[in-house]
Amino acid sequence: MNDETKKTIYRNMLRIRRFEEQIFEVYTGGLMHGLAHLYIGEEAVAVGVCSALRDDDYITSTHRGHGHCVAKGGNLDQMMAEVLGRVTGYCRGKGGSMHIADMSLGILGANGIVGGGFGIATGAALSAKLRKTDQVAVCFFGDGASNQGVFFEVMNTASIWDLPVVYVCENNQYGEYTATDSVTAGDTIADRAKPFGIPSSTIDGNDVVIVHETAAAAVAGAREGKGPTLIECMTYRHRGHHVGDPGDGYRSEEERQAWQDKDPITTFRARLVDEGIDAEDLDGIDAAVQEEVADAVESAAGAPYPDVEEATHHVFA
Ligand SMILES: Cc1ncc(C[n+]2csc(CCOP(=O)(O)OP(=O)(O)O)c2C)c(N)n1
Ligand SMILES: [Mg+2]
Repeated sequence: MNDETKKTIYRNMLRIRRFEEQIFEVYTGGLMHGLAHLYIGEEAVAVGVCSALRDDDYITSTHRGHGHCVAKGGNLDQMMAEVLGRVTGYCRGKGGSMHIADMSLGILGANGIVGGGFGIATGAALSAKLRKTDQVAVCFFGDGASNQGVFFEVMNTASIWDLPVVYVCENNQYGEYTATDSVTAGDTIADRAKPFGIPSSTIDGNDVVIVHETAAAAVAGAREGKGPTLIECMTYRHRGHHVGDPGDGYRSEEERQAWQDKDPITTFRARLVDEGIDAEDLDGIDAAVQEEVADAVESAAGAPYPDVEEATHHVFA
């Protein structure tokens, strides 16, 4: 990785972090209706993977989806406006946090249905294969989603048809307030790919370089026609399951602190400084990102809500 790439990766992780911090602010400030699921602590997964993708590749996201959307190039102004229910948002303010999509960037949508992205990503990969476009689809999903039956169905289909899809499990050790270990059979989620003949690995999901390299190899293989891969990224959400959950009670202070110490952004920053990148440059990136996110909040908060007349427009069911 050259210095420019390292700085871009650093910047994109920070864009997610600062965006999410502002989501918490707008929620506690009463500007946001409903809830949102914060990605803070998991940024290395989205950025490591999406930095290995082309603009025309596809991703499917989850209920914890802002990070994936930002990493794939989503527009912060439109994202924040959507979260605040404003007409300038991605869905004209009628979808909210869990319905952000941008087809022009291959972002096939966040999803309130746990495991809802499996079929969409696998279908997108089939479509790319049939159209011979050499596009790749990435499916982000959680450890909890790995217990949904459709996960096993798509691995079967993707394997027999050698589909260009990469399944990226964000194993943040919990599904809501339940420890993954207590509800998930087997040693690893990566092992679940083995019976289907799909190559898989379990990696440090807080190390953005390892995530990037592992994803780049999987994406290159998929593009060359070698079929699907499963990558299990071990990570942790620093905050609660959603903005209304303090995140303690079911997780020990020691455990939370241990993962804070492995924060993907501070560890990457320390590494960049060690490798000779000027700390002031990195501070400058952070300042610019904070401004960008503050602007997104300001423009969203100043935008109108959609007209009542359009409540039933764009509604398909
Ligand atoms: C099909 C379905 N079942 C249950 C829920 C309620 N629910 C929302 S998030 C969640 C936990 C998901 O855990 P995981 O896949 O590990 O993702 P994480 O929240 O940890 O990122 C559950 C059970 C849902 N949204 N959809
Ligand atoms: Mg989880």
